[in-house]
Amino acid sequence: MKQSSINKYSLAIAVLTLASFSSMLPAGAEDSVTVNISLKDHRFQPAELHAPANKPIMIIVKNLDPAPAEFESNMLRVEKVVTGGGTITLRIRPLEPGRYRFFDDFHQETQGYLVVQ
Ligand SMILES: [Cu+2]
Repeated sequence: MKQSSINKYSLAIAVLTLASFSSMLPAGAEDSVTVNISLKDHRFQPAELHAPANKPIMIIVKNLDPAPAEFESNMLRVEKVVTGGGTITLRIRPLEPGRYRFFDDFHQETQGYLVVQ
């Protein structure tokens, strides 16, 4: 008797958990926008990225330099190392319109902007 009520309770939790995960999926997977940027000779190309407001953004960073870099932005709340010749993917939350600065934390003069409109 006690055992079965615990099982029902766990089942309810499991169903609720699944329901909340599946309701999260469409917003992240279907609506997200992907933008590409590369690093070459310690410069971002392009130096200005554009993305729509209020949608999750995926930034794919390709490092064409042999030296490692660290894509960082306080405004975007990201910080991630990309090895020489490597590629990283950054997931950014939906943003309000604005100009968001980012930089290479290993070479701080290397910077760019994400323009959200
Ligand atoms: Cu850093």
